Amino acid sequence: MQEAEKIWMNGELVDWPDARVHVLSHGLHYGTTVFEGIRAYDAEGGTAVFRLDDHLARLERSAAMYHMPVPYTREEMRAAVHAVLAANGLGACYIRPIVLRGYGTMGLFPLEAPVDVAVAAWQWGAYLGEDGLRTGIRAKISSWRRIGTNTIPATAKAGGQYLNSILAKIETHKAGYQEAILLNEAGYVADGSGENLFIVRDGVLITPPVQASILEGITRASIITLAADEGIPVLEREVARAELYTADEVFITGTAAEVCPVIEVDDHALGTPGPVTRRLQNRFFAATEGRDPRSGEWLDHVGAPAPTV
Ligand code: PPE
Repeated sequence: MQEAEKIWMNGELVDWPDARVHVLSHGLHYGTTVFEGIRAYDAEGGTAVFRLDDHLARLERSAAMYHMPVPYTREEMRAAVHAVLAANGLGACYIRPIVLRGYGTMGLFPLEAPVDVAVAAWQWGAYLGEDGLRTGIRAKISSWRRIGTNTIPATAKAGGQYLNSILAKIETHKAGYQEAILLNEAGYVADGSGENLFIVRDGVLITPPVQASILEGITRASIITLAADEGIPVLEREVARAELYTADEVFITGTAAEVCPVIEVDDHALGTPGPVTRRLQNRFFAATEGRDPRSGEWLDHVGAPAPTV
């Protein structure tokens, strides 16, 4: 990874190598961490964080799921993100806030373990490669099922749940594909290992609903809004595996992966990235770069007051 200079940890900026936790931290043993992935972009008017308030709200909801009190307010967390970007002189970058159960107690009852909070940021280019964004990626359905809503809630972005994504990612990577798609316990499409998924059929945009064991992605929500702006009908409904093979278009969305076309699923070729994918991808990047009517409500310029919606 590309290191930066400073990381915000428990209220202060520390040097990158000094942002450490104890090896017996609860979160390390049991996955009791919640985190966010956020991007800042080089936007018109300077560096801007995309939907920061929405990410921080999700972080609070994820923490609440595990009865983890976040010892900082929304405004303090926002200030921490701004401080990290300023201290590191970062423009476009990836931002990783994490709230974790720290060192002090062992065993499965976590509520007496201290809660630590950190915010790091570093340069992270296209998650699935610049080529991936441009020409699309090849995906494979993993034999691992997505965690069920009554196993681990997929809507909370908790560290432990990523073991599920990691099994799927390793399997499909070893099989020669760039991304894994996971089906849920009912056998319907859930998400990619780190992305939500959309298909296009006859001009209609379709994406699995919250109850399909998906992470409620902020990029997904942005695409649904942008599609509505564009007059593209959107359906949130269960997606059958076979629909992926015959869809007009498939793409995946996530903070890290952004809006990435999928051109092949399980060796079924879907053709080059389609017109709906391109249109929404262009609007998404226009929004992140401050060139879209949605930019005003979605961009939090570093050093500026919080955007009002
Ligand atoms: N589903 C999963 C399972 C997921 O991990 C992500 C984000 C999404 C959907 C999309 O959510 P959003 O970023 O709010 O649009 N995955 C994060 C972690 C990636 C990583 O490798 O770490 C991300 O994109 O930051």
